[in-house]
Amino acid sequence: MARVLSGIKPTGKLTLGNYIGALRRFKDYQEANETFIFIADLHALTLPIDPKELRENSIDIASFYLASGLDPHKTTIFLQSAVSEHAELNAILQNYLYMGELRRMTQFKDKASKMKDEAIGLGLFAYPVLMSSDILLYDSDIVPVGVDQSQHVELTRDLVRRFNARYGEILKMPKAEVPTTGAKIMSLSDPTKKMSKSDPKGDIFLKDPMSVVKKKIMSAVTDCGSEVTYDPVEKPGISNLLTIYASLEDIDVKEAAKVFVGYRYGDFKKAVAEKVVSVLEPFQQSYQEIKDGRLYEEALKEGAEHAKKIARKTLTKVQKAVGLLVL
Ligand code: AQP
Repeated sequence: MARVLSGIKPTGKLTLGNYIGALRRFKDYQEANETFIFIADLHALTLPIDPKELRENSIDIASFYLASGLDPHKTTIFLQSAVSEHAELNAILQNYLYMGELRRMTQFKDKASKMKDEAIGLGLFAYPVLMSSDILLYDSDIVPVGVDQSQHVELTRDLVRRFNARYGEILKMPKAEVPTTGAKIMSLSDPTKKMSKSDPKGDIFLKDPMSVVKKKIMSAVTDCGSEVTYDPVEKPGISNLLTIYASLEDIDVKEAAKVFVGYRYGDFKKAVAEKVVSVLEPFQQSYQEIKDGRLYEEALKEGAEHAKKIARKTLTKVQKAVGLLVL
């Protein structure tokens, strides 16, 4: 049975990009694998965030996890901060990733380019070390992520090679699994930019009222011409909407394009909006029931207990390997 691990950081309101690239895929793993899905709340501290907002976002993500069909009896769902082994392994592994490597990470470059040097926290720079710790603590084989996170998984693989070459076969080699369609949903107002929760221009939020979802899709930026075809370079706006539709229909984007041959842009957008609403509306209702009933609390407590047992074993193995005295 393979181990699967993934998480989402509670930095803001979840977007349709988070849903398509990550969240909706998690439940597909839980039948045939040992699945660990966490809320990356320590990662959320890498950018300034209001404490109340962080707590609310964490509850939202837990509720969305359960609403997406994750079953706490099959999937271990937990808060990263509730399993202190993440921070402990981070303290060790930070010595095996190097400044030059971290500086080259696209996410760091993107985020840091929007900030003054004095305001960039060490945590933002060292983000991939903590992410490697998350992955390696559970001997994960598969890490389902959107395309933007695959560079961090590659770096984790470099770290495993380096660490194991020095200490023997201690860490398990993980692999990123990126969806063939929907690995990078773009902003509706600027389809050359990723839809991102910390840069919410052109986002569809999972909590948006349905009337707002429809409005956002109907006013999404489109391209010159009038044909609905998939061409991310010439027609990034239309291609993005086609990708959204294809992902939610579970079909290939080329197949989706065939559905809309002869459609005018306005009618095409209407069909995409209907598809998105048909998925988000029941999902949102279920999320609200789970949240109101605080059904996430028990799942998170039991999840953290189970996660801790497994994480402690790996941590002890690593501590011994590097020469720490474990009594
Ligand atoms: N636009 C997207 N399309 C497809 N997948 C996406 N993901 C994020 N945006 C898109 C995937 O969602 C998962 C959770 O991401 P995260 O919370 O760990 O942070 P992120 O990758 O940095 O996502 P955001 O929304 O852009 O967050 P901020 O703005 O806080 O940095 C990941 O698997 C990610 O690939």
